[in-house]
Amino acid sequence: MAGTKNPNVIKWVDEMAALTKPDKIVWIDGSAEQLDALRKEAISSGEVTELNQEKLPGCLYHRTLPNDVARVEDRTFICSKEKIDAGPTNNWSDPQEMKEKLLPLYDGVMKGRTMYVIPYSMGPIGSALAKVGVEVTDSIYVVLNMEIMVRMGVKAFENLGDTSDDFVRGLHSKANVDPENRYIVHFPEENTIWSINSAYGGNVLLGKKCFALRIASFQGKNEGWMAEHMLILGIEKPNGEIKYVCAAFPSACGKTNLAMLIPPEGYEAKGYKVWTVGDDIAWLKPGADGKLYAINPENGFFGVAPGTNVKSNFNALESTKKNTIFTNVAINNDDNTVWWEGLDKNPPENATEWKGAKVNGKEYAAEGGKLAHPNSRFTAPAKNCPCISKEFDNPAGVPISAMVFGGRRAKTAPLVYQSFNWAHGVFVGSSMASETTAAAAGAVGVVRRDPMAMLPFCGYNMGDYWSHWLNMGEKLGENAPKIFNVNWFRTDDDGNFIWPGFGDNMRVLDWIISRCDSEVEAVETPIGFEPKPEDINIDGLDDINLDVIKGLLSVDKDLWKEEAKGIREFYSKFGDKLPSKLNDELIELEKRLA
Ligand code: GTP
Ligand code: SPV
Ligand code: MN
Repeated sequence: MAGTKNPNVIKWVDEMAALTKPDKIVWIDGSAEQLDALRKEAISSGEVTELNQEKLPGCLYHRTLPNDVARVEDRTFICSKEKIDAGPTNNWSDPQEMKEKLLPLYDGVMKGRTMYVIPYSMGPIGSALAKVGVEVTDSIYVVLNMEIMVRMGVKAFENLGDTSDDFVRGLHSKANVDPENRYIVHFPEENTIWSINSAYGGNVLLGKKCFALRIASFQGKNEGWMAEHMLILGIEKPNGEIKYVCAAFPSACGKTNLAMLIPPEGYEAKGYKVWTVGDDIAWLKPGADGKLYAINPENGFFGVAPGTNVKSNFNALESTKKNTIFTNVAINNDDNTVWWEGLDKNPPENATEWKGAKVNGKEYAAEGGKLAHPNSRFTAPAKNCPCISKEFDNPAGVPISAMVFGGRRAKTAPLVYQSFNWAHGVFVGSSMASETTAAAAGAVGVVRRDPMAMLPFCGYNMGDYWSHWLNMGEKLGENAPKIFNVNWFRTDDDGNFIWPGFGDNMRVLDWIISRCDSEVEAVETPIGFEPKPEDINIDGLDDINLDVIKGLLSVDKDLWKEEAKGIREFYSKFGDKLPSKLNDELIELEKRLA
């Protein structure tokens, strides 16, 4: 029943079964019949509940334990043979020691349970950029999510063939969801991921952050490509030409929103459209023509629910109307539908909050309670998205004109600036900082360095990762995408966001693609090229005038001198691994600020 003759896969699955001792092994073939049966089983066991099938056909609801609602960065490990290869930003443990610690936890952990064997492809079947993974898990919830998030089933083995050993081995058990024994562990040199004692998102859907970023970033370094925490979107200009842009923002900082944005009226009237290729992860590789091409290795969206509404992200909301799994949102018991903060201004009276308590939602919300967890999520098929790109399944990917970095910065970073060149762009990405969010366990709102939005996701030494970025730029030469930085999150003295954001971010993308086509001039500042304030189109914006734009673009030299100090301190952690070019860039920045 394996669906493959590949002896490497069969041998590894046998080993995992011998270790975890499940009562039963089910190979996931990806057929509708098998999935239907699994859905029914999960519904009858209570692992998921069925939502209103008229209003939300095919949609399911799931609640995780309150101790298991986000990625756990302090329990995530990169177990390379040498500590230096994990670098100063990752937790490291010797691979052998880690295995000795975890093997007893896995021993017999699936007794009384079924082991599901999930073959999957990250990237379109048949794409030269795609890679195969196999995840074994004791969670039907994982199977049902993977079905949406990746290309799952026997078809994935087409990419692997009958003899190759090049697949990522993912072992997951929810065990008893014990936070004290929760581990998310990567063995990059062995193409292997071990996850135990969690049943939440990025900890257990092993194709996503564990494979497509941590393992894949390491593979990309060795094989000449890049795995990045980036959305991919296409901007169709009135003449029909489509420009593709990638953007890296830390978790819960606006990738899904930007990827699906609806341009403001004025732009729509002119004929601009935005197409979504990906909302979280990009794999990038130079093509035969020397340009950088990107695929989205995923097949669905695992998006933040709170804040998603008709106005902020119509396309995301539409994507969740069918065949979607909702995790840790609130239930409206009147009609068995879902609700979250920011969906509308009407919390349901007859509600069940995310931990499962029945509450009067209006009163609960009025008292400041959160009906949905701030990191509650929807898992929605990409093909549901009204603005999904026609290139979504293109095995060759799309050519990238611009790469954008960004984060949540209340004061320092301006609305947008462009790097002077590729190396300076790598410096800008490497020195990014952002306020932490609910996407990971721990304090929220604390500014931390998050290079390329990859701090929690780089599977090797971040210094080597920067060298790889610099090398890619040299390889791409004139074809290298232009690099920009944006900040939608500057606040006024009362802490309110100044820039309207969301669809209006199109106004900034407009400047970015105009720069790529050398259609607009820029002003040189100490930190990079900025727009002339009048070049940011503010037609149709009520609260924003030229002075507000000037404020959003202002560069406070004192704050930036502090910033440079912070970067220097951060860089000092990397010792010899810090590329000298980045140190040179920092020195140049300090000079320009002096
Ligand atoms: P991950 O899935 O965790 O990687 O997050 P993401 O980067 O895709 O973030 P997402 O688009 O889901 O946005 C996260 C939060 O930021 C939501 O609550 C949004 O409402 C908010 N947000 C997104 N874009 C903007 C914006 O342009 N301005 C403001 N003020 N908030 C935004
Ligand atoms: C993120 O945290 O960046 C996510 C959600 O996209 S998770 O899959 O949990 O990593
Ligand atoms: Mn993400």
